[in-house]
Order: sequence, then C-alpha cells, then structure tokens
Amino acid sequence: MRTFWHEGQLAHRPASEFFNGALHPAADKVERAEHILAAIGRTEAPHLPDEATLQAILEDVHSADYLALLSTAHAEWRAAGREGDAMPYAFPVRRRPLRLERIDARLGQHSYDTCTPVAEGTWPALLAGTATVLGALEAVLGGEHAFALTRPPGHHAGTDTMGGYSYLNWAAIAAIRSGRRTAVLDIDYHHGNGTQDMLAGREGLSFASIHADPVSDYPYFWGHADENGDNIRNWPLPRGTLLEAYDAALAEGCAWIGEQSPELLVVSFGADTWEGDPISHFALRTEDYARLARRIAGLGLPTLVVMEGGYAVEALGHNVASFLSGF
Ligand code: OKP
Ligand code: ZN
Repeated sequence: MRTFWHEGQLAHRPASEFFNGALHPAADKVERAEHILAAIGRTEAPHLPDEATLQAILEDVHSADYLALLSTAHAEWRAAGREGDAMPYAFPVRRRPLRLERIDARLGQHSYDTCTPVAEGTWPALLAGTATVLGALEAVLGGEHAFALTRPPGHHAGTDTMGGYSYLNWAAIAAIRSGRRTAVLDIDYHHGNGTQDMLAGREGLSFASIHADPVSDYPYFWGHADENGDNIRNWPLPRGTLLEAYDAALAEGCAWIGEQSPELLVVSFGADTWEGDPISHFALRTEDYARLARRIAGLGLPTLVVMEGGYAVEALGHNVASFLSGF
C-alpha cells in the first residue's frame, strides 16, 4: 500500500463548530493527521501543481462559483470586519430569489450546516489535499493500492456545497477523474451524502454506503434505507452496531459492488465507527478494521483509500494502520 500526504494540509485549523445550541471546539483537529502519520510511518509527498492548474482540475468536479467562494471566503470575511473563521448563519430557503452579494449570503448559499467554517488556511490546505488525492489516484491507475491521507474529510461536500467538515469531495474527485468504471464504497460512520449526490445517475460510477441510520444521526436528510437508485445503495445501521452486523452489511455491499463490474475501487474510510469515538455510536474495535479491509481487498480491485472521519485522536492512528494492514 503506497501512502500519500502533503504537509500543506495542516494549514486547515478551524476553531469551532456550532451545534446543539452552542459553540464547541472543532472535531477535525490537526492532531488527527499527526496521529495517523505517527502510526503509518513514511509517506510520499505528491507534486503540488500551481493553483490555476489545480483549480482547472477541480472545475471538472465542483462548480466554479463554489470554488471561487472557497478560495476567497476567509479574506472577504476579514474585509467585512469580522474576526475568526468564516461561518454561515443564514441559509436560503428553497425557491427564494438569490441576491448574492454579501459574504453571509454567499456562505449560506453554499453551506448546509454551521459545523464547516472556512478558516484562514482552509483553501491552501484544500489545494494540498487535492494534490494528495491526485498522487494516490495515479498510483491506483498504475494498478497499485494507495492511501490518500486527506484532511479535512470530503464525503459531505457536494458539487457546490460544504457541510459536515467537508469542502472538496475527495472520493468524487478521484472517481470522476479516474476515467474508469469506478465504485465508491463509503464506510465512514456518517452517510456520504455529498458523494451520493455527485455520483447519482453517472454512467460507469457507483456508490455504496454503510452508515449510522440518518433517523438518529447526521446528515439526517440523506442515506435512508429506501434511498437507492440504479447506481446507489445504502445500508443504514442502528446505533450500537458491532462487528458481526457491520460485516454482514459489508458483505452485501461488496457483492453489489462486484455486480457493477468496476475497474477501480475508492474507499471513503472513516474510523469514527470505532467504539470510543466521541461523536459517533458504533462499537467496532481496532482489530476489526483489518478484517473489514480483507473483505474489501477480496474484490480484487486496485483500491484508493481516502481518509474521512475518526475523532478519537489517540486511537485514530492505530485504527487506520489496522485497516491498511488488511490490504
Ligand atoms: C464528518 B465525517 C456533532 C455534530 C457534528 C457533523 C458531523 C460531521 C462528520 N455531534 N455534525 O463524516 O466524519
Ligand atoms: Zn463521519
């Protein structure tokens, strides 16, 4: 398994997120990446193309006005006289006319929660993350397995929306840019709503997700059991899920992916399914991840693993190393 990481991704340092009526320290801390790096050892640094080159690549996947907002939101926020991270608080109700001048209106148009601030270093970190994904994709197109240590997560980001700590959708970028028949398997605790929306109905691409039932868990409005399409399958599971039930869903997911006859697999891996995760409620153990990975590796496909969630920072490195060992 080749591993890719660019240290520019550390520049993303959001301070807080707002939920349950209060501000909380941001769960996506830089320590997450540091613990993973300590556990997996040496990584390859991808070539970092210039901003214009990366922007052009990203415009095949995300909308140009959304990328423009991401790149300037923090500077516009400061120019408006604010301190701290750019954070939306007002969202356009569907069918309302848009008057998109003020930074608050533009943030609201392209966000759907108050957990995903644009911090000073967010945009450069996203460019570095894009380079990490592109480096890993190149290895996978060459027939190898690769791990892209992406941070922040990506699977909640849509074509033109940020949410759930996600701004650019790493799995969708890899799948769309691959130019091959590609399946995305999302095994983060939370449903990969952004990836699902971006891949729905796209020829040659498919999406399977195993996640906490959105009746009880974020993102609430996506990922329900009956939410399936020609190229979409969802396996919502209840809080408290242990390895046996999880692995049974994964077996069904892998069988369905096999039927899509992909040439490549992208795995959105979140270790927030671990028993001690501070914001999640499944009960997988560290050693379980190696077993789940062996089942996925049994598909026999060149596989690109992108990092999504996992917030128990002390255990995160061990959980990621366990998962990667299964390949
Ligand atoms: C991102 B990923 C905390 C509320 C936070 C956002 C969760 C984003 C998870 N109880 N809601 O999928 O790990
Ligand atoms: Zn998650």
